Amino acid sequence: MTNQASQKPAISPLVIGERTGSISTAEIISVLKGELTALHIKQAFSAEVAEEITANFVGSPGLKERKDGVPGQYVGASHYRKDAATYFAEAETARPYVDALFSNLVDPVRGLFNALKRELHDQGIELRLARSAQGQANICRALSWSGSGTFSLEPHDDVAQVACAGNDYEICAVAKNTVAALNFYPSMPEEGGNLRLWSHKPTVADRKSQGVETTGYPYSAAYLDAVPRRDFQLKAGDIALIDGGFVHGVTGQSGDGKRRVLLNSFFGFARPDLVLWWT
Ligand SMILES: O=C(O)CCC(=O)C(=O)O
Ligand SMILES: [Fe+2]
Repeated sequence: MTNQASQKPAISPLVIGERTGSISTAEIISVLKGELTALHIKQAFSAEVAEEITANFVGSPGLKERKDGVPGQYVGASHYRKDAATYFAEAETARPYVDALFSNLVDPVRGLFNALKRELHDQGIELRLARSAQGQANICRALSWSGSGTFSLEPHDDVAQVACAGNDYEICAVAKNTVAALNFYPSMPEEGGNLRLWSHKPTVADRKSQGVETTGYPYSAAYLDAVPRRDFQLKAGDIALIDGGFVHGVTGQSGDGKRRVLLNSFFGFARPDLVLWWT
């Protein structure tokens, strides 16, 4: 038996790629296969597109306050702590607002999705949006975190919420493989708002010991204290793609100035011949 005090986080090394330019499908597949923990692509999409998406987010009639215990605002739908029927119904309702974030732009998230779909198709693997009788997932959701203090988004993993999503979700099958978390950053504050990644991939036992078995959120500072970590200093126009099984969070940001806005999606192998994509 282990208890909270004795459960020491095991260290898993971080394999990181960082460069400027366009993201390649080969790099995305490396993250999907667990060969790369994180990939930071600087200046991956244009400043003009970034500014327009930000303006559309801020002025969106579909902008809402999160009411699920994670402080932030959003456009779109999150599967976190929702059953499949509720999530897919919300995704359908939110779709016009998600589409409107891109107005008449060429949507960079859709561009990445389509490129990956083509590449995987050539390898005999299907990529598609997760779905149910109630509808299908959107290509992304837009988020702005509003936690105050050390973190604007507390340390968490993205796998617990997938593993415990419930049998009515087809995404459950992805939890045993890499859950890739894709983030596009249309707007970043001058200071803070770093994506912080810890050298630790929690097991079910780790989550139980920390009381975050079904949510993966939040891990305490005490638990992560001795774990090595890496901060990504992001700028508007950057992409970060990470193995969402590793603990990550967002550092605090200064109150005034530009807000931090991201477009987020998750994807991973449900079967050797099927990759699902959801939010
Ligand atoms: O805002 C970020 O950089 C990370 C977002 C994230 O971890 C999430 O949405 O699960
Ligand atoms: Fe996350």
